[in-house]
Amino acid sequence: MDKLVTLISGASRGIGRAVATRLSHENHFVVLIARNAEEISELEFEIDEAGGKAQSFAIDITQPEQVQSTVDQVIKDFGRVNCLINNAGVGIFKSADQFSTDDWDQVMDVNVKGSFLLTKAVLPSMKAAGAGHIVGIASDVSKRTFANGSLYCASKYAQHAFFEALRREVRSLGIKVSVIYPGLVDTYFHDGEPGQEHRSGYLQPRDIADAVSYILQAPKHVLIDELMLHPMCQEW
Ligand code: NJP
Repeated sequence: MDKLVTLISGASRGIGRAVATRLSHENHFVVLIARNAEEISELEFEIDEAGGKAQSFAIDITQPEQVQSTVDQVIKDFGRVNCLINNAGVGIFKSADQFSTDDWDQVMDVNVKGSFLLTKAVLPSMKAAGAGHIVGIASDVSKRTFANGSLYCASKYAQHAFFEALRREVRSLGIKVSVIYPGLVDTYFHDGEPGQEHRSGYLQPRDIADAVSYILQAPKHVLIDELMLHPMCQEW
């Protein structure tokens, strides 16, 4: 059976890396996207060594030309994009009056515009195929807010709205849109390295990879609209 061609943004670390590794064991050719060329090609090598198939692109998803040329290259090489995992994201946490306009642009550009640009680039081939699956890694703060999180929450609410509206647009064309809303996950997203004692109860990146795998394996007639996951230690 032909492998599914799956793009994963933010694949160099954390959740994206776990998703890429997991899917590479499950009949996906994984296209790895992140800015850090060294990290992303290291993962490509690891996946290849383990018998999987991967290709890495060191690009910035906020840059329309870089996103479009990556997707063009994938379509040239493979003729299709079956799945897109919109995972890359950043957070900056401060009181609203302390944010700079650069902070605002950075968070909105990666979390919202980046998801839009990748989606826009893959949709024509999915529409032509009458099939495809777009998964968004949003956040539980797409549906609640917290102090000092105004910018991040605004970006995640926007991402949630984008994917919800998109689902209504494309489901009649055979394209699925699913969104995962995680709580705390032990990644580089928080200050410092993963694995610190106080984060021992957090979700692990592999828990989100399991959720992505489950969503993508649903039978053709089943659409999993959304999944919310929290660690037992986090009250929502
Ligand atoms: O974050 P982290 P997570 N262009 O920092 C990449 C959401 N989430 O895995 O570009 C391209 O370990 C970056 O690579 P690089 C969160 O909002 C998390 O935790 O080389 N790629 C790296 O691979 C986000 O949407 C938690 O720096 C860009 C990756 O993104 C998603 O989960 C809770 C990029 C970030 O890896 C993954 O976050 C929650 C760009 N411009 C939601 N900018 C949580 N961890 O607790 C960044 O509710 N990347």
